[in-house]
Amino acid sequence: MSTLLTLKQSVKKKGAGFVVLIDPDKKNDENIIGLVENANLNGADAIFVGGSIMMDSFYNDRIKKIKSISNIPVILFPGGVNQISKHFDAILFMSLLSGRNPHYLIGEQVLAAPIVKDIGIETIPTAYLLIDGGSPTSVEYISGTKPLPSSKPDLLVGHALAAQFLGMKMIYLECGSGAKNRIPNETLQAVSSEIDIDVVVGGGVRTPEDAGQLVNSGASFVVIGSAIENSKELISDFASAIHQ
Ligand code: 1GP
Repeated sequence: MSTLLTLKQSVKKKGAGFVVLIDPDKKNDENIIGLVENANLNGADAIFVGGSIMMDSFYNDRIKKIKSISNIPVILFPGGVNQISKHFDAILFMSLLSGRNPHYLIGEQVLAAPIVKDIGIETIPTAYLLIDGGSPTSVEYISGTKPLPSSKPDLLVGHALAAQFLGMKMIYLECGSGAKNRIPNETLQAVSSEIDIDVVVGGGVRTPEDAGQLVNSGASFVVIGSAIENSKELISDFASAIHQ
């Protein structure tokens, strides 16, 4: 079964999917095994692996480690073409649709496509919309793009509908890792009620209560990174809140 179908079945069975985000950087070396084991044990539906910048050269070793102990899909949430690896079950083949930088709209994808084909990895076409979460994000700096204001739901709906009509399978509404504010419930509700494809929400989701509210507002998947990096025991609470 494809990874996309596995993800969709989790949503069908449990109401929404819980995704654990692992930043495979040096700073998380100590944490990686514990995070994957906790994700396995506590009902997470998938692991996304990705980050805007890597501070050493051991990225591939960490990916291999994650894949060797995970019993749920391990999916690349790419910060760039240099993060592609054969160890993933699938890659979110993303376009930074909220931005107007051609390199992140189509340039990276052109560089990535032949490698992805050669490896034979499953692609999940995903529109990535960066939304203002009240603090500057690494994505903003690296991509040279401005986030969409969360107070302008019509603008978000326009982008989300364009993504759907372009054939994307998922829309990732991203406030950025460690964002001050997560996406507001009413903004998410405005987008999710207008589109038919799955909405992935992440960035600044700190508590299981918040995650539950996002599911009630239309998120098909909630991605949690920072909140569980140092509090792995929270994984089971997030799982219960998301799997309503
Ligand atoms: C970032 O959406 C993810 O790409 C997760 O963000 O680290 O704030 O949970 P947090």
